[in-house]
Amino acid sequence: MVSTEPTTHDAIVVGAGFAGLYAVHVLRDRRHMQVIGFDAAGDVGGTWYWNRYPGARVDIESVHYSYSFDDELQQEWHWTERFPAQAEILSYLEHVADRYDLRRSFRFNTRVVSLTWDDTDAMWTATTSAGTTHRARFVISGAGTLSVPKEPEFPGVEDFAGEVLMTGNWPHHEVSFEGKRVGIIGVGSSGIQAISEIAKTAGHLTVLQRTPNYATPIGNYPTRPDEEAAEKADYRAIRDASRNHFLGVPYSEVQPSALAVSPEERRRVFDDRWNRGGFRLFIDSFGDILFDKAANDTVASYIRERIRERVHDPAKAELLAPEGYPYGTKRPPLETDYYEAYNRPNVDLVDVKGNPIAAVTPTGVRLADGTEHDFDMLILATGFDACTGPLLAMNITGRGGLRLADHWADGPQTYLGLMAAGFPNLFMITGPQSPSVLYNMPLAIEDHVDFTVAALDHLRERGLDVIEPEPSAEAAWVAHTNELAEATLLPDSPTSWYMGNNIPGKPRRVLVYLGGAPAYRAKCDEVVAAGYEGFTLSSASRVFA
Ligand code: N01
Repeated sequence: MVSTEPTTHDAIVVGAGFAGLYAVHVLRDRRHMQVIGFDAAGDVGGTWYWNRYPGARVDIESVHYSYSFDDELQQEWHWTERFPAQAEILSYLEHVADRYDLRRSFRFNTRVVSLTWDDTDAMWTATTSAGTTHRARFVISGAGTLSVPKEPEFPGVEDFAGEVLMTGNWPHHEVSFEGKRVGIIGVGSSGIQAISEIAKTAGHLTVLQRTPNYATPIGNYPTRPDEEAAEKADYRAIRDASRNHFLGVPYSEVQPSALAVSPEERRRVFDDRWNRGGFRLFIDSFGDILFDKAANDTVASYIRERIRERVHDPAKAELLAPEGYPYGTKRPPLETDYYEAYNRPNVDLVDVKGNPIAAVTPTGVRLADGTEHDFDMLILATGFDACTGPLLAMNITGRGGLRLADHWADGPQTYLGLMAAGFPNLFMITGPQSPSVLYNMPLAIEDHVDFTVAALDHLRERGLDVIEPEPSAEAAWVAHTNELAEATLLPDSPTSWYMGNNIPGKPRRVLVYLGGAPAYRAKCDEVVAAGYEGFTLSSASRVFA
C-alpha cells in the first residue's frame, strides 16, 4: 500500500540529470536542507538516460560540457574522446551520483504528475505517479528543456506491425538493424547522428526528410594526453573564459562581419572553422551571421557547396542542400560522415516536404501521393516539445488556482527565465527565456542553481521564505527576450523548436534568451545587487498567518 499521507520536505527537486543532481548536492550537502528528488527514469542521467540511440553524442567538447563546481571532480575525470558518446556521459553522471551519494535522495521511476501551490500555508504539494504526495516550501525543476518527445503526428502509427522507436525515448535493450528495412523520420541533430550509425548495419535505410539541415563536421578525436594535461592545468581560466563567452564555450576568434572581408578571407575563415569542427563555424566565424541575412547567405552557400562535394548522387545532393531559411535559425547539428551515409547503396532519401507523410500503415509509410514505403522498423527522430513542454507536463497550479498552462497560453512568461509571476518559490532551472540551450548546459545549470541557492540564502538571512517575480518585471523580461529575437534571423525559420513552431498549435514565441550568457549574468548580478529587484520577498508566516 502506498501511503497517501503527505511527507514534508524543505525542497522538492524534479529530475536527476545535470540540473537535479547538482541541485540536490548543493541544497542537501552545502545548505543541509531536507530534499527529495524525483525522476521518471530508472536512474540518474536525464537526457543521457533517455537518448541512447546509436550515434548519440555531445556536440560541445566535454572539457566544457561537464560540471565545474568541484575542481577535484574535473581533475579526476578522464574523457576518452573530445566529444564523447552518450554511454560515457551517462557513466560520468553515474560517477557524480556515486561520488556525492546522490541517489539516496531520489525516487526513481516516479514522475511528478502535479504541483500545486497552497496560498494558506505557502507550500507546494507534489503528487507523483507512484500515488504519493509530498509538500515543500521550495520546488526546483530540473525537468530539462528537451525531455518531452513530440507526440507522433502520423495517423496509424499504433497499427505499424514492426517496432516503432523514438530517439528521445530509446529502448534499453540492444537494437539490431541487421538485414532490416529501417525507415527514419527526421533530420535534426538526433536523426543525423542516428542515420550516420544505422546506415552502417541496416539492411536498408530510408530517410524521410522534410527540411534539409545545415549539418557541419563535429571534428571528434580521441583525447590527446598533452591537450588534456594542459587544460587541466588551467581549468579555472577555461571555465572563466567559457562563462564570459556568448554561448559558453571559450572560442575566441570570431570576426565582426562576413561582409567586411574579401571573399578569399571569408573562404579561409569558413574552411578553417569547418576543418576544426565543433560549433566554430556557427559561433566563431563571423559575428553577424545570425543577424544579417546577407552575411548568413555567405555561410549558407558555403555549407551547401561542401554538402554537394560530399554526396555523389547529384539528385540526393540537391535534396540534402538546405535552401530557403537561414543557417543557425534551426539549431545546427554536428555530424560525422553523415553526408557520406547517402553514398552507401543501402541508403535512400525521400523528400516528404512536397509529398508529406499521409499515414503510417501496418507495413510502412504512405505518402500523400499514395506511394508506399515498406519497413520492418520505423524510427521517429521528430524532436521535442522544447523548453515549456517539460514544465507544462507537470500540471503546475500557482497562486489562486492559476494554472501555468493558462499563464503561458500565448507563450512562456517568466522573469529571467527562472521564475514566473504567481508561482512563488518555483525555480525553473534553464527555464524558457533564459540562455539555456544557447549556453553550455552544465554551466547554465550551475549558474541557475547557484542563483537559486543565493536567493534562498538571502531570504533566510532576512527571516523570509517566499520569493516571486513582480508581474511588471516579468512583462518587461518577456518584452526584452522577444525584442532580442526580433533583431536576429530566428523568426525567419519555417520550423524551429527555438521558436516553438515545430509543435502544431504551440504559440510561436522565442523560447531562449538571445542576449548571450555574459549579458544574462550581468543582468542577474544587477538584480541581486539591487536587493532582488523585480522580485517580491515575503514571509509565509507574516503574509499567510
Ligand atoms: O529534433 P529536431 P532532434 N513529418 O526538432 C522532423 C538536441 N540534441 O531530436 O525540420 C516529417 O531538431 C523535422 O522536420 P522539420 C539539440 O539541441 C542534441 O533532432 O520540422 N518530418 C526535423 O527534421 C537539438 O536541436 C544532440 O521540417 C517531421 C526532425 O523531425 C534538439 O535536441 C543530439 C515531422 C526534428 O528535428 C532536438 O533535436 C540530439 C513530420 N510530421 C539532439 N515532425 C547533440 O549532439 C518533425 N519532423 C548534443
